[in-house]
Amino acid sequence: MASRPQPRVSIIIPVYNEEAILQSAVVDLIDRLQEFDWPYELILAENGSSDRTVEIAEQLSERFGQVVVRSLGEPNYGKALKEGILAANGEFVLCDEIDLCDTDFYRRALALLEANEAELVVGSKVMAGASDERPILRHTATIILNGMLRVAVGFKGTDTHGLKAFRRAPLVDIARQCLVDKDLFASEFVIRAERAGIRIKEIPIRVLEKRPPSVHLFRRVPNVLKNMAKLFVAIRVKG
Ligand SMILES: Nc1nc2c(ncn2[C@@H]2O[C@H](COP(=O)(O)OP(=O)(O)O)[C@@H](O)[C@H]2O)c(=O)[nH]1
Ligand SMILES: [Mg+2]
Repeated sequence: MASRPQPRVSIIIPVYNEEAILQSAVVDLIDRLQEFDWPYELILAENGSSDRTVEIAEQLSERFGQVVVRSLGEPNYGKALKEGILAANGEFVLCDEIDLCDTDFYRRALALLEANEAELVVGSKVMAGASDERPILRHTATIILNGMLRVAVGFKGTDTHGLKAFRRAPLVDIARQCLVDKDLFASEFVIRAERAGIRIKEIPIRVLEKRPPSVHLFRRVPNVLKNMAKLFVAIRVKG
């Protein structure tokens, strides 16, 4: 570890009960990352898995020095992502998902960040030019969630969840300030960045998942509604 170069890029992937694809997805991603010349760390931000995810992640970390495993607590996507961001060392941070591993997004987003055309790049599944190959119900859920974010907290973009890339320095304190976890942390992060005057650019992405989500859409709804209320208070009341 000590001899590893300081990473220029930190890739953060929250993982939960991913024993079926974790090994192959990470090996394939590391292979595809060879085309880039930047040193990177790959942070697997796990929490709460009840399958062999942690064991497999640790084996990957032993095999590949650039893989770091963080594993603590109850299942909580937002908390894992936030902790990953706070632990990142790179000048740039890429947030991905294990069923996507979209290196095309990395290339396009880093080009924008390096050219200083944006400080935060969000991969949008629904803007013009995007191609969302998920089932129509999930595509619709994304549009409904964004509509709710517009009304509740004045969000101006088209997507908050999923792929993101940013310069760590101006964004790390914004991640730290976020009060909501689970599914809506990512939304709070983008909305706080928007309100803080961070230069944000959305770029269209193609979403072709390797597998359906581990938690069914309908089971997420109560939590999303609860956290939407918390987000409203966090942004509109506490500010
Ligand atoms: N650490 C952590 N990761 C999670 C959790 N739920 C989902 N993930 C990860 O977040 C990413 C996206 O999850 P997915 O099930 O595909 O849901 P989607 O975002 O709706 O497509 C994947 O890498 C999952 O393993 C969780 O509770 N904790
Ligand atoms: Mg997914």
